[in-house]
Amino acid sequence: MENRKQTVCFRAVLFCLIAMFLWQPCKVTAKKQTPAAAHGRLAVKGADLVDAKGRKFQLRGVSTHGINWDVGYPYINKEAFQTLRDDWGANAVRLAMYTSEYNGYCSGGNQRELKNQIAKGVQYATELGMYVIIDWHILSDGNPNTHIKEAKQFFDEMSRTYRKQKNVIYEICNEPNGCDWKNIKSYANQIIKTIRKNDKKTIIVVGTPTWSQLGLDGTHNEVADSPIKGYRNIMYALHFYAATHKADLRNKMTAAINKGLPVFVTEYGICDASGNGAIDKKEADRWIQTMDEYGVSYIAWNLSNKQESSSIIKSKQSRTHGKVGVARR
Ligand code: IDC
Repeated sequence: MENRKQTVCFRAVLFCLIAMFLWQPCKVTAKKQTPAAAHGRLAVKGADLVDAKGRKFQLRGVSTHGINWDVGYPYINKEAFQTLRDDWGANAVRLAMYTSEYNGYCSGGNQRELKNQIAKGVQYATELGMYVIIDWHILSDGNPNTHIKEAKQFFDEMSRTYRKQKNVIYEICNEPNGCDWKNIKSYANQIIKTIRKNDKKTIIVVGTPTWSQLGLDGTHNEVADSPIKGYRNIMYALHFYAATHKADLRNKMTAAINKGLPVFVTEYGICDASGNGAIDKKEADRWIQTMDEYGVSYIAWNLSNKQESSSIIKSKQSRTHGKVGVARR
């Protein structure tokens, strides 16, 4: 009897040890797997963004304010990105580089330094296994063709540099305005061609008319009706600010998706379109619900401590550097 008890006991201990042994490595891998390691190279399938296994996949992340907005580029730092990943659940960051505002890339800014900051941003995101969007942030310069020469050079250089990386995405014109879809398409075709010479696969996001709102043309949707032809993995930007843009724009988004257009919300705010003003939580919830329902990816504006409602850090919070606590509040 005593012997039997001992055997049972021994077996139980052995079972536990084996279970622990098997469980441990799984736990370690699960903990270590970053978003990019788990999902690999992304692609577009119909209107959906999918991961390397062909499963529907959503990018959720945060955009920097313009990297050239603040002296010293404080928000390009690894600790801030890591906070976004670990505490906020973000799997992507967007590096917004104004072309015109704030001594932008095409208005007298230090191009070498700006590219240096992008290189750092991509490096940190890559080390953290996050996806990273390089955003050519046109705004007051309206028509992307205004700086097409600089854009071609820039994206040629970027796509040559990052041609082997699976986590880099290009957004080739933030918010075209004052020009039509035909103008934008002509620009996009040339930039896509430039990028595709170096990188056949990566996701490229094209801005759409009227500040990336798919144009203001009622129910008719010129972008969905006339998408860019001849290239794979192209997506189309839709931007909203919840206190300004409501059901009309949301319906426009879902109509475009239902027509087969791959839409990516590369920028949104939950305040008004000025980046300031009151926050509309109710409307923001409706947007998030719809985007989740359709599997649309979304990136929040903005990682900075500027005194405005769209910035995610309190303005009295330190703006320098990582360990001091950027993005922790
Ligand atoms: C805003 C910034 C603000 C800045 C302004 C002009 O939040 O601090 O002064 O740009 O440069 C966009 C643009 C984005 C805007 C944002 C809010 O892509 O650059 O940022 N917005 O106005 N489109 C719709 C809203």
